Amino acid sequence: ALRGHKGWDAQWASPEPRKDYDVIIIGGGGHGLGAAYYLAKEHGITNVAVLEKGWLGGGNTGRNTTIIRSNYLYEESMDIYEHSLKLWEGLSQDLNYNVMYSARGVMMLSHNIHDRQSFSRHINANRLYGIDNEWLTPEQAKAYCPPLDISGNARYPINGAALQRRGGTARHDAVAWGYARAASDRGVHIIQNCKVTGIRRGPDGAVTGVETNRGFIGAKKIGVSAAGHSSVIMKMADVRVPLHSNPLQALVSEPLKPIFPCVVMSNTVHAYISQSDKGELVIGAGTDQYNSYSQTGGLQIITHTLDAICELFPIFRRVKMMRQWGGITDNTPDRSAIQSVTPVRNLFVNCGWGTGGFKATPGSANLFAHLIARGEPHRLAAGLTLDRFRTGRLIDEAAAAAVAH
Ligand code: FAD
Ligand code: PYC
Repeated sequence: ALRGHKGWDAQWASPEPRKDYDVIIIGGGGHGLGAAYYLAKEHGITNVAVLEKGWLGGGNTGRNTTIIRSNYLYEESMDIYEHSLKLWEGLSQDLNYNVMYSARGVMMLSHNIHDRQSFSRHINANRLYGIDNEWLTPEQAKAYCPPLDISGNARYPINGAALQRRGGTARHDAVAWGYARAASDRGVHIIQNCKVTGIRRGPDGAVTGVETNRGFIGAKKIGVSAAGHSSVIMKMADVRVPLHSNPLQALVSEPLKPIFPCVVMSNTVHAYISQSDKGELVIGAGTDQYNSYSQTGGLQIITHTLDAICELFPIFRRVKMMRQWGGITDNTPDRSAIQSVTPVRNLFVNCGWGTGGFKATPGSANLFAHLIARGEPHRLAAGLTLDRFRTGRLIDEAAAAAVAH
Protein backbone atom coordinates (compact mmCIF):
# COMPACT_ATOMS: atom_id res chain seq x y z
CA ALA A 1 0.00 0.00 0.00
CA LEU A 2 2.95 2.32 0.55
CA ARG A 3 4.46 1.68 -2.92
CA GLY A 4 3.07 4.95 -4.23
CA HIS A 5 4.61 6.96 -1.41
CA LYS A 6 7.72 8.24 -3.15
CA GLY A 7 9.58 11.52 -3.29
CA TRP A 8 8.53 12.77 0.15
CA ASP A 9 10.79 15.51 1.50
CA ALA A 10 12.46 14.81 4.83
CA GLN A 11 10.70 16.83 7.52
CA TRP A 12 13.94 17.83 9.23
CA ALA A 13 17.63 17.75 8.27
CA SER A 14 19.91 15.04 9.70
CA PRO A 15 23.36 16.67 9.69
CA GLU A 16 26.64 15.31 11.01
CA PRO A 17 27.30 16.76 14.48
CA ARG A 18 29.46 19.92 14.61
CA LYS A 19 32.56 19.99 16.83
CA ASP A 20 30.74 22.20 19.29
CA TYR A 21 27.51 24.05 19.95
CA ASP A 22 26.31 26.93 22.09
CA VAL A 23 23.66 24.64 23.56
CA ILE A 24 23.20 20.88 23.58
CA ILE A 25 19.84 19.49 24.65
CA ILE A 26 19.91 15.84 25.76
CA GLY A 27 16.64 14.12 24.84
CA GLY A 28 14.62 14.33 21.62
CA GLY A 29 11.15 14.17 23.12
CA GLY A 30 8.62 16.97 22.93
CA HIS A 31 10.21 18.91 25.80
CA GLY A 32 13.75 18.82 24.36
CA LEU A 33 12.74 19.52 20.78
CA GLY A 34 10.38 22.27 21.92
CA ALA A 35 13.09 23.90 24.03
CA ALA A 36 15.41 23.92 21.00
CA TYR A 37 12.65 25.50 18.89
CA TYR A 38 11.97 28.27 21.43
CA LEU A 39 15.73 28.89 21.92
CA ALA A 40 15.91 29.63 18.20
CA LYS A 41 12.61 31.44 17.85
CA GLU A 42 12.46 33.53 21.01
CA HIS A 43 16.10 33.91 22.04
CA GLY A 44 17.91 33.93 18.68
CA ILE A 45 20.15 31.01 19.76
CA THR A 46 20.39 28.70 16.76
CA ASN A 47 23.75 26.97 17.26
CA VAL A 48 21.90 24.23 19.10
CA ALA A 49 21.85 20.42 18.86
CA VAL A 50 19.26 18.03 20.20
CA LEU A 51 20.84 14.62 20.88
CA GLU A 52 18.48 11.66 20.94
CA LYS A 53 19.67 8.13 21.71
CA GLY A 54 16.89 6.52 19.64
CA TRP A 55 14.27 8.08 17.39
CA LEU A 56 12.43 11.36 17.95
CA GLY A 57 9.43 10.93 20.22
CA GLY A 58 10.37 7.29 20.95
CA GLY A 59 10.31 7.99 24.70
CA ASN A 60 7.27 9.05 26.69
CA THR A 61 6.22 11.62 24.10
CA GLY A 62 5.23 8.81 21.74
CA ARG A 63 3.96 6.50 24.49
CA ASN A 64 1.53 8.63 26.42
CA THR A 65 -2.26 8.86 26.39
CA THR A 66 -2.13 12.55 25.36
CA ILE A 67 -4.43 14.00 28.00
CA ILE A 68 -4.16 17.79 28.23
CA ARG A 69 -5.57 19.88 31.10
CA SER A 70 -4.53 22.59 33.54
CA ASN A 71 -6.76 21.83 36.56
CA TYR A 72 -3.95 21.57 39.14
CA LEU A 73 -4.21 22.79 42.74
CA TYR A 74 -1.29 25.11 43.46
CA GLU A 75 -0.38 28.38 41.76
CA GLU A 76 3.08 27.13 40.74
CA SER A 77 1.40 24.31 38.79
CA MET A 78 -1.56 26.28 37.46
CA ASP A 79 0.90 28.88 36.16
CA ILE A 80 2.89 26.47 34.00
CA TYR A 81 0.05 24.14 32.94
CA GLU A 82 -2.19 27.05 31.97
CA HIS A 83 0.69 28.69 30.09
CA SER A 84 1.00 25.39 28.29
CA LEU A 85 -2.72 25.07 27.58
CA LYS A 86 -2.72 28.53 26.01
CA LEU A 87 0.23 27.52 23.81
CA TRP A 88 -1.59 24.29 22.80
CA GLU A 89 -4.48 26.41 21.55
CA GLY A 90 -2.24 28.08 18.95
CA LEU A 91 0.45 25.43 18.46
CA SER A 92 -0.65 24.08 15.07
CA GLN A 93 -0.61 27.61 13.65
CA ASP A 94 2.70 28.46 15.33
CA LEU A 95 4.46 25.35 13.97
CA ASN A 96 2.46 25.24 10.73
CA TYR A 97 2.01 21.56 11.60
CA ASN A 98 -1.28 20.01 12.63
CA VAL A 99 -0.78 18.69 16.16
CA MET A 100 -4.50 17.85 16.28
CA TYR A 101 -5.17 19.55 19.60
CA SER A 102 -8.79 18.73 20.36
CA ALA A 103 -10.49 20.51 23.29
CA ARG A 104 -13.07 17.77 23.84
CA GLY A 105 -13.14 18.17 27.64
CA VAL A 106 -11.51 16.18 30.42
CA MET A 107 -13.96 14.77 32.95
CA MET A 108 -12.66 13.41 36.27
CA LEU A 109 -15.05 11.02 37.99
CA SER A 110 -15.94 11.34 41.65
CA HIS A 111 -16.90 8.09 43.40
CA ASN A 112 -17.14 9.03 47.08
CA ILE A 113 -17.30 11.91 49.53
CA HIS A 114 -13.53 12.26 49.63
CA ASP A 115 -13.35 12.64 45.83
CA ARG A 116 -16.14 15.17 45.93
CA GLN A 117 -14.43 17.30 48.57
CA SER A 118 -11.09 17.08 46.82
CA PHE A 119 -12.60 18.05 43.43
CA SER A 120 -14.52 20.94 45.01
CA ARG A 121 -11.23 22.25 46.37
CA HIS A 122 -9.62 21.99 42.93
CA ILE A 123 -12.59 23.56 41.17
CA ASN A 124 -12.62 26.51 43.60
CA ALA A 125 -8.85 27.02 43.37
CA ASN A 126 -8.94 26.88 39.57
CA ARG A 127 -11.85 29.27 39.17
CA LEU A 128 -10.35 31.78 41.58
CA TYR A 129 -7.23 31.66 39.38
CA GLY A 130 -9.18 32.17 36.15
CA ILE A 131 -9.01 28.52 34.98
CA ASP A 132 -12.18 26.75 33.84
CA ASN A 133 -13.35 23.78 35.89
CA GLU A 134 -16.91 22.89 36.89
CA TRP A 135 -18.87 20.36 38.93
CA LEU A 136 -21.31 18.04 37.11
CA THR A 137 -24.06 15.94 38.63
CA PRO A 138 -24.07 12.24 37.62
CA GLU A 139 -26.82 12.97 35.09
CA GLN A 140 -24.82 15.85 33.58
CA ALA A 141 -21.77 13.58 33.47
CA LYS A 142 -23.76 10.94 31.58
CA ALA A 143 -25.11 13.55 29.17
CA TYR A 144 -21.51 14.63 28.46
CA CYS A 145 -20.30 11.03 28.09
CA PRO A 146 -23.20 8.69 27.18
CA PRO A 147 -21.32 5.34 27.55
CA LEU A 148 -20.82 6.05 31.29
CA ASP A 149 -22.76 3.80 33.72
CA ILE A 150 -24.23 6.01 36.46
CA SER A 151 -26.80 3.49 37.66
CA GLY A 152 -27.30 3.07 41.40
CA ASN A 153 -26.07 -0.54 41.37
CA ALA A 154 -22.86 0.18 39.45
CA ARG A 155 -19.75 -1.48 40.90
CA TYR A 156 -18.09 1.95 41.19
CA PRO A 157 -20.94 4.40 41.84
CA ILE A 158 -20.50 7.95 40.56
CA ASN A 159 -21.60 10.91 42.67
CA GLY A 160 -20.51 13.58 40.17
CA ALA A 161 -17.54 14.73 38.14
CA ALA A 162 -15.21 17.67 37.60
CA LEU A 163 -15.09 18.87 34.00
CA GLN A 164 -12.47 21.05 32.35
CA ARG A 165 -13.99 21.80 28.96
CA ARG A 166 -10.79 23.31 27.51
CA GLY A 167 -8.92 20.11 28.31
CA GLY A 168 -8.56 17.41 25.67
CA THR A 169 -5.99 15.56 23.60
CA ALA A 170 -3.41 16.09 20.84
CA ARG A 171 -1.53 13.80 18.46
CA HIS A 172 1.67 12.88 20.32
CA ASP A 173 3.94 12.06 17.34
CA ALA A 174 2.91 15.24 15.57
CA VAL A 175 4.08 17.27 18.54
CA ALA A 176 7.60 15.80 18.29
CA TRP A 177 7.66 16.03 14.50
CA GLY A 178 6.20 19.54 14.40
CA TYR A 179 8.76 20.92 16.86
CA ALA A 180 11.56 19.03 15.10
CA ARG A 181 10.68 20.45 11.68
CA ALA A 182 10.24 23.98 12.99
CA ALA A 183 13.50 23.84 14.97
CA SER A 184 15.42 22.34 12.04
CA ASP A 185 14.09 25.09 9.75
CA ARG A 186 15.63 27.62 12.16
CA GLY A 187 19.05 25.94 12.03
CA VAL A 188 18.89 23.57 15.01
CA HIS A 189 20.74 20.25 14.49
CA ILE A 190 18.65 17.20 15.25
CA ILE A 191 20.81 14.16 15.79
CA GLN A 192 19.14 10.80 16.29
CA ASN A 193 20.83 7.55 17.34
CA CYS A 194 23.23 9.62 19.41
CA LYS A 195 23.43 8.38 22.98
CA VAL A 196 25.01 10.58 25.63
CA THR A 197 27.34 8.50 27.80
CA GLY A 198 29.15 11.16 29.79
CA ILE A 199 29.23 14.87 30.66
CA ARG A 200 32.62 16.56 30.58
CA ARG A 201 33.57 19.50 32.80
CA GLY A 202 36.48 21.95 32.65
CA PRO A 203 38.91 22.97 35.42
CA ASP A 204 36.45 25.65 36.62
CA GLY A 205 33.71 23.00 37.00
CA ALA A 206 31.55 24.31 34.14
CA VAL A 207 30.36 21.90 31.45
CA THR A 208 32.43 21.66 28.27
CA GLY A 209 30.47 19.02 26.35
CA VAL A 210 29.20 15.46 26.19
CA GLU A 211 30.64 12.05 25.40
CA THR A 212 28.46 10.13 22.96
CA ASN A 213 28.51 6.97 20.86
CA ARG A 214 29.48 9.35 18.03
CA GLY A 215 32.40 10.88 19.92
CA PHE A 216 32.84 14.00 22.02
CA ILE A 217 30.67 17.02 21.19
CA GLY A 218 31.48 20.36 22.82
CA ALA A 219 28.87 22.65 24.36
CA LYS A 220 28.86 25.93 26.27
CA LYS A 221 25.58 24.98 27.92
CA ILE A 222 23.72 21.67 28.36
CA GLY A 223 20.01 21.16 28.99
CA VAL A 224 18.91 17.71 30.21
CA SER A 225 15.36 16.75 29.23
CA ALA A 226 15.41 12.97 29.35
CA ALA A 227 12.27 12.02 31.33
CA GLY A 228 12.74 8.57 32.96
CA HIS A 229 16.50 8.64 32.30
CA SER A 230 17.12 12.10 33.72
CA SER A 231 18.66 10.82 36.95
CA VAL A 232 20.99 8.54 34.96
CA ILE A 233 22.24 11.50 32.94
CA MET A 234 22.50 13.88 35.88
CA LYS A 235 24.64 11.27 37.63
CA MET A 236 27.14 11.66 34.77
CA ALA A 237 27.72 15.17 36.17
CA ASP A 238 27.69 13.92 39.79
CA VAL A 239 24.32 15.56 40.49
CA ARG A 240 21.70 13.55 42.40
CA VAL A 241 18.12 14.50 41.59
CA PRO A 242 15.13 13.42 43.73
CA LEU A 243 13.52 11.14 41.16
CA HIS A 244 12.41 7.56 40.98
CA SER A 245 11.73 5.92 37.64
CA ASN A 246 8.65 3.72 37.25
CA PRO A 247 6.93 2.19 34.23
CA LEU A 248 3.53 3.60 33.31
CA GLN A 249 1.41 1.52 30.93
CA ALA A 250 -1.16 2.22 28.25
CA LEU A 251 -3.05 0.16 25.71
CA VAL A 252 -5.34 0.64 22.73
CA SER A 253 -8.34 -1.31 21.51
CA GLU A 254 -9.32 -2.35 18.03
CA PRO A 255 -10.68 0.67 16.11
CA LEU A 256 -14.35 1.53 16.66
CA LYS A 257 -16.72 3.99 15.02
CA PRO A 258 -16.84 7.31 16.96
CA ILE A 259 -18.47 6.48 20.30
CA PHE A 260 -16.50 8.24 23.02
CA PRO A 261 -16.74 12.05 22.82
CA CYS A 262 -14.41 13.24 25.59
CA VAL A 263 -11.67 12.17 28.00
CA VAL A 264 -12.64 10.43 31.25
CA MET A 265 -10.30 9.85 34.17
CA SER A 266 -10.89 8.05 37.44
CA ASN A 267 -8.01 8.27 39.87
CA THR A 268 -9.92 6.25 42.46
CA VAL A 269 -10.27 3.14 40.30
CA HIS A 270 -7.03 3.72 38.33
CA ALA A 271 -8.18 4.19 34.74
CA TYR A 272 -8.47 6.85 32.05
CA ILE A 273 -9.85 6.61 28.55
CA SER A 274 -10.44 8.55 25.33
CA GLN A 275 -10.91 7.63 21.67
CA SER A 276 -8.26 8.45 19.08
CA ASP A 277 -9.10 9.84 15.66
CA LYS A 278 -8.19 6.40 14.27
CA GLY A 279 -11.02 4.98 16.39
CA GLU A 280 -8.98 3.13 19.00
CA LEU A 281 -9.95 3.43 22.65
CA VAL A 282 -6.83 4.79 24.33
CA ILE A 283 -6.64 3.49 27.90
CA GLY A 284 -4.07 4.04 30.63
CA ALA A 285 -3.25 2.72 34.10
CA GLY A 286 -1.59 3.78 37.33
CA THR A 287 2.18 3.39 37.63
CA ASP A 288 3.80 0.02 38.22
CA GLN A 289 4.93 0.21 41.83
CA TYR A 290 8.51 -0.98 41.34
CA ASN A 291 11.40 1.05 39.92
CA SER A 292 12.36 -0.12 36.46
CA TYR A 293 13.68 0.91 33.04
CA SER A 294 11.76 -1.80 31.21
CA GLN A 295 9.22 -0.28 28.84
CA THR A 296 6.77 -3.15 29.28
CA GLY A 297 5.23 -3.27 32.77
CA GLY A 298 3.32 -5.91 34.72
CA LEU A 299 0.19 -7.60 33.39
CA GLN A 300 -1.70 -7.30 36.68
CA ILE A 301 -1.65 -3.49 36.44
CA ILE A 302 -3.48 -3.30 33.11
CA THR A 303 -5.80 -6.16 34.01
CA HIS A 304 -6.88 -4.09 37.01
CA THR A 305 -7.38 -1.05 34.75
CA LEU A 306 -9.45 -3.01 32.26
CA ASP A 307 -11.58 -4.35 35.12
CA ALA A 308 -12.33 -0.75 36.06
CA ILE A 309 -13.04 0.33 32.46
CA CYS A 310 -15.51 -2.56 32.02
CA GLU A 311 -17.34 -1.51 35.20
CA LEU A 312 -17.48 2.19 34.28
CA PHE A 313 -18.41 1.50 30.64
CA PRO A 314 -20.12 -1.92 30.40
CA ILE A 315 -20.67 -1.30 26.68
CA PHE A 316 -16.91 -1.93 26.14
CA ARG A 317 -16.82 -5.38 27.79
CA ARG A 318 -16.46 -7.24 24.49
CA VAL A 319 -14.02 -4.88 22.82
CA LYS A 320 -10.65 -6.46 21.94
CA MET A 321 -7.38 -4.88 22.97
CA MET A 322 -4.79 -4.48 20.23
CA ARG A 323 -1.48 -3.16 21.64
CA GLN A 324 0.04 -2.50 25.06
CA TRP A 325 3.28 -0.74 26.06
CA GLY A 326 5.01 1.10 28.88
CA GLY A 327 7.07 4.26 29.26
CA ILE A 328 9.49 5.19 32.05
CA THR A 329 8.21 8.07 34.13
CA ASP A 330 10.42 10.27 36.32
CA ASN A 331 8.58 10.90 39.57
CA THR A 332 9.45 13.42 42.27
CA PRO A 333 8.39 13.09 45.93
CA ASP A 334 5.84 15.94 45.56
CA ARG A 335 4.67 14.92 42.06
CA SER A 336 5.69 18.30 40.65
CA ALA A 337 8.30 18.90 37.99
CA ILE A 338 11.82 20.24 38.32
CA GLN A 339 13.10 22.97 36.02
CA SER A 340 16.28 24.33 37.42
CA VAL A 341 19.86 25.47 37.36
CA THR A 342 22.08 22.83 39.00
CA PRO A 343 25.19 22.85 41.18
CA VAL A 344 27.19 22.39 37.94
CA ARG A 345 27.71 25.64 36.04
CA ASN A 346 25.86 25.81 32.70
CA LEU A 347 24.08 22.51 33.28
CA PHE A 348 20.29 22.88 33.37
CA VAL A 349 17.64 20.27 34.04
CA ASN A 350 14.00 19.82 33.06
CA CYS A 351 12.58 16.65 34.57
CA GLY A 352 10.17 15.18 37.11
CA TRP A 353 7.17 15.53 34.80
CA GLY A 354 6.43 11.94 35.71
CA THR A 355 3.05 10.70 34.61
CA GLY A 356 1.79 14.13 33.51
CA GLY A 357 4.24 15.99 31.30
CA PHE A 358 2.70 15.62 27.86
CA LYS A 359 0.21 18.38 28.58
CA ALA A 360 3.11 20.52 29.78
CA THR A 361 5.16 20.09 26.59
CA PRO A 362 4.77 23.55 25.00
CA GLY A 363 4.81 25.46 28.28
CA SER A 364 7.70 23.56 29.77
CA ALA A 365 9.75 23.76 26.56
CA ASN A 366 9.07 27.48 26.28
CA LEU A 367 10.17 28.18 29.87
CA PHE A 368 13.14 25.76 29.73
CA ALA A 369 14.44 27.71 26.73
CA HIS A 370 14.17 30.88 28.83
CA LEU A 371 16.10 29.24 31.68
CA ILE A 372 18.90 28.07 29.39
CA ALA A 373 19.13 31.37 27.50
CA ARG A 374 19.00 33.66 30.55
CA GLY A 375 20.50 31.42 33.22
CA GLU A 376 17.56 32.08 35.55
CA PRO A 377 14.01 30.76 35.68
CA HIS A 378 11.06 32.50 34.11
CA ARG A 379 8.55 33.90 36.63
CA LEU A 380 6.06 31.15 35.66
CA ALA A 381 8.54 28.37 36.51
CA ALA A 382 10.22 30.01 39.49
CA GLY A 383 8.67 27.56 41.99
CA LEU A 384 9.96 24.47 40.20
CA THR A 385 13.65 24.76 41.08
CA LEU A 386 15.67 22.06 42.85
CA ASP A 387 15.92 24.37 45.82
CA ARG A 388 12.50 23.32 47.10
CA PHE A 389 13.83 19.95 48.20
CA ARG A 390 16.28 21.82 50.46
CA THR A 391 13.89 24.47 51.78
CA GLY A 392 10.91 22.13 52.12
CA ARG A 393 8.62 24.38 50.02
CA LEU A 394 7.18 21.33 48.23
CA ILE A 395 4.27 21.56 45.77
CA ASP A 396 2.14 18.53 46.61
CA GLU A 397 0.20 17.71 43.45
CA ALA A 398 -0.36 14.02 44.17
CA ALA A 399 -4.13 14.46 43.92
CA ALA A 400 -4.05 16.60 40.77
CA ALA A 401 -1.68 14.13 39.09
CA ALA A 402 -4.83 11.99 38.87
CA VAL A 403 -2.80 8.86 38.10
CA ALA A 404 -2.28 6.35 40.88
CA HIS A 405 1.35 6.30 42.04
P1 FAD B 1 10.53 11.87 26.42
O1 FAD B 1 9.56 11.97 25.31
O2 FAD B 1 10.63 10.56 27.12
O3 FAD B 1 11.93 12.32 25.85
C1 FAD B 1 13.15 12.05 26.51
C2 FAD B 1 14.10 11.49 25.50
O4 FAD B 1 15.39 11.38 26.09
C3 FAD B 1 13.71 10.09 25.02
O5 FAD B 1 13.36 10.13 23.65
C4 FAD B 1 14.94 9.27 25.31
O6 FAD B 1 15.21 8.32 24.30
C5 FAD B 1 16.03 10.33 25.38
N1 FAD B 1 17.22 9.91 26.15
C6 FAD B 1 17.23 9.24 27.33
N2 FAD B 1 18.52 8.99 27.65
C7 FAD B 1 19.30 9.52 26.68
C8 FAD B 1 20.71 9.56 26.46
N3 FAD B 1 21.59 8.99 27.32
N4 FAD B 1 21.17 10.19 25.35
C9 FAD B 1 20.28 10.76 24.47
N5 FAD B 1 18.96 10.72 24.62
C10 FAD B 1 18.48 10.11 25.71
N6 FAD B 1 1.28 13.06 30.36
C11 FAD B 1 0.16 13.81 30.18
O7 FAD B 1 0.20 15.03 30.35
N7 FAD B 1 -1.00 13.25 29.77
C12 FAD B 1 -1.13 11.92 29.59
O8 FAD B 1 -2.21 11.44 29.21
C13 FAD B 1 -0.01 11.11 29.85
N8 FAD B 1 -0.12 9.77 29.70
C14 FAD B 1 0.97 8.99 29.85
C15 FAD B 1 0.85 7.64 29.59
C16 FAD B 1 1.98 6.82 29.61
C17 FAD B 1 1.81 5.36 29.33
C18 FAD B 1 3.25 7.39 29.89
C19 FAD B 1 4.48 6.52 29.90
C20 FAD B 1 3.38 8.75 30.18
C21 FAD B 1 2.25 9.56 30.16
N9 FAD B 1 2.32 10.94 30.38
C22 FAD B 1 1.22 11.73 30.21
C23 FAD B 1 3.60 11.57 30.74
C24 FAD B 1 4.29 12.16 29.52
O9 FAD B 1 4.34 11.19 28.50
C25 FAD B 1 5.69 12.65 29.82
O10 FAD B 1 5.74 13.39 31.02
C26 FAD B 1 6.23 13.53 28.69
O11 FAD B 1 5.92 12.97 27.43
C27 FAD B 1 7.71 13.70 28.84
O12 FAD B 1 8.21 14.30 27.66
P2 FAD B 1 9.76 14.46 27.48
O13 FAD B 1 10.01 15.12 26.20
O14 FAD B 1 10.32 15.09 28.72
O15 FAD B 1 10.30 12.97 27.54
O1 PYC C 1 -1.53 13.82 33.74
O2 PYC C 1 -3.54 14.00 32.94
C1 PYC C 1 -2.52 13.35 33.20
C2 PYC C 1 -2.46 11.95 32.79
C3 PYC C 1 -3.47 11.25 32.24
C4 PYC C 1 -2.98 10.00 32.00
C5 PYC C 1 -1.69 9.96 32.40
N1 PYC C 1 -1.38 11.18 32.87
